[in-house]
Amino acid sequence: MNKSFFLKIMSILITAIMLAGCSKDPEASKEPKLLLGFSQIGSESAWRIGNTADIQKEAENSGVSLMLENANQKQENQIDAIRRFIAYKVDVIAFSPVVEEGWDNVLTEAKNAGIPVILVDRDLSGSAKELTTCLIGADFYNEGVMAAEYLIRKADSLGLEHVNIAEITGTENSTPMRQRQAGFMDTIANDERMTVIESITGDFLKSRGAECMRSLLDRYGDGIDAVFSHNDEMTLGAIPEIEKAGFVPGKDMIIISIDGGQEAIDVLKEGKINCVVECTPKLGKKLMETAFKLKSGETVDEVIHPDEKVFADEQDLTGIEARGY
Ligand code: GYE
Repeated sequence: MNKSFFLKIMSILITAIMLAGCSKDPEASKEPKLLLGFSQIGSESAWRIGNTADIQKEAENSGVSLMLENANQKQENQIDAIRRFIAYKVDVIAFSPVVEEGWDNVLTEAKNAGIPVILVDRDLSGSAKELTTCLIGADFYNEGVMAAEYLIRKADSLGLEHVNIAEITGTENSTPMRQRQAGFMDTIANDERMTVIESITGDFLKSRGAECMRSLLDRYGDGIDAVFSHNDEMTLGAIPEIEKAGFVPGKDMIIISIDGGQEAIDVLKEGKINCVVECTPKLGKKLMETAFKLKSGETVDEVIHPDEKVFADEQDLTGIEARGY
């Protein structure tokens, strides 16, 4: 073998060995850094679907292996899912409680298994809260305040002397239902023009929003000056009913919604909704960061609220960016 041929072979071999050393073991890189069990409430709204998608995306981005279970709106399904996460020995459990009460037993089981629990989106009431580490979710009370403040400004600008409000609320005993109502009621309490003629529960569903609106229109007709609906889906269900009854939503009735999904923003731009209070479903990034901190034994903030704004007919609405949900 001549010398230059020998050197060439050697250099190829050395490069091959170096490259082999650099390339990672594919199995090792696939190893998840954290196993997270997440029990989602259901798929009742664009908000909820956007929230699930965001959590999936952020889990993937941060190397978290996600066990995701959809409870189809039933608390017992969420309890079963949490029990499965415990049996599976996940590192961290997260869930969005459909209602605030009834979690003591299953959360005690998680605590006894030494698995930290994060509340996402919705809160708990009573002593069960002490069995969880933190809450990552919106300030629903403030959303109710912002909705009422808009209505007061609107009544001022129209010079209204009296405002009869129909309230379509979200799922009974859920945090957003309780807090949005409380923030709204507290804020209108000092304005004697404002009267809530009825609060009716629409369970955050479009079909129920339509039903509620039909029954409100049957009973009060043009006695309704404003509709305060706790989410976009119910608002989008109510609007066609208002039109069928011969009224112009956004003009004959002031329409206020919460969430800020794309469809509602489009209807706001058309003028059929007057105000949408934002509630962002994009909680996934904070959830992953918090789960990692808990796994490594760090302390975490007890409450993490995202920033939220108001979109309303008093503003220039042309520049609103695509909402992504
Ligand atoms: O407003 C509604 C959803 O808990 C913030 O639940 C969430 C609410 C949201 O289905 O659309």
